[in-house]
Amino acid sequence: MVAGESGLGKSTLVNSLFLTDLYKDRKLLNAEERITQTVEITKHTVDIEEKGVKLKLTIVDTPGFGDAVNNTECWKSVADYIDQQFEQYFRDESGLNRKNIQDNRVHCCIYFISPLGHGLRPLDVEFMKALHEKVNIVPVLAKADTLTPSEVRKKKIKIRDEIEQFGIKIYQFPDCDSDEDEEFKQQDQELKESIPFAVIGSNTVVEAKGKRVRGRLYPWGIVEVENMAHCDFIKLRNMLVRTHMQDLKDVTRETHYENYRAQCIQSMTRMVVKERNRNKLTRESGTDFPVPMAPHDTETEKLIREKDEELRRMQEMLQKIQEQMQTQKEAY
Ligand SMILES: Nc1nc2c(ncn2[C@@H]2O[C@H](COP(=O)(O)OP(=O)(O)OP(=O)(O)O)[C@@H](O)[C@H]2O)c(=O)[nH]1
Ligand SMILES: [Mg+2]
Repeated sequence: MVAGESGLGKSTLVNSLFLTDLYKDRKLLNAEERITQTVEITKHTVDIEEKGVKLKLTIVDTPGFGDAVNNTECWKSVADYIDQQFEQYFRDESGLNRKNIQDNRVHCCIYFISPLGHGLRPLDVEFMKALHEKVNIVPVLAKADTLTPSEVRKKKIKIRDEIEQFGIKIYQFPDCDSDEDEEFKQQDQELKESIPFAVIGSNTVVEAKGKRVRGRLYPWGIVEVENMAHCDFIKLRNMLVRTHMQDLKDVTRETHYENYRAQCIQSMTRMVVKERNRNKLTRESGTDFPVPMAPHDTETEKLIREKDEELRRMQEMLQKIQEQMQTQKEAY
């Protein structure tokens, strides 16, 4: 998933990152094919192949915030989207067809930070804090071609310090094993120090030194998206689809989804207990006759029936989960 302020190049970057094959039959992209402003959360599915392994990747593009008069709770729709995917997974997992669940949980959120500010803006802090318990956040410094190399270096340090200072929990790269070779350790350290990745996006192909590359053409030269000396695009892509994809999924499953699931079970248990107590009270009211109920209008009765039905479903789900937990315990 990509998120952040409007106009920072989110849609352009996801195109540069994964949608390359959409354009493979075209020779040169023209200006008309430029990306327009994103107005709603959109999902694209792409097939990618890494080291001979084919996988289906879902990319979620979100509308940027910041240009509305009131930007409070601008993270709400993104947070709701993430929760909805968890909810769907939770329902599927407790259902009959548990073996063939399609996993649409968001495993990573690339958060765009403006290159124009002096570090993080208050909205960045608010947004990331609203999401950091739900999803793996990978911060990126957008439009890095607008900064000089030394500005990039300084901004990265400032942003890393502020992330720490404001208590934002971004995705932590796992520590590498102590028995890894020196070169690997060096690369791992470099990756950690690249945060926030400085990125450049482009959906046009330009000619640089006789080669056709994805880049941005300026009167003073060409910026190449896939050139390590120009930005961290390659590092980001490798990290996402090669080196850390499995870890991102593991953290989602073990931490973020587990938190969601625990909260869900807790609130379901509370509701069930409340309902049981209510039923008990009605039964203990001392009469063999049905307790006289206040006359309801049909609307209220309908609502009560719906609530009862929901409760019944929850009780069923809860029972299944308890059974599952029991079997797991026995397996240990
Ligand atoms: N200089 C520079 N411009 C970029 C870069 N990436 C995108 N742009 C330009 O920035 C403008 C906005 O890009 P979008 O990709 O639409 O931005 P967005 O973040 O998706 O915006 P919303 O959909 O409004 O959230 C376009 O004119 C892009 O060509 C970049 O890396 N560097
Ligand atoms: Mg967009």
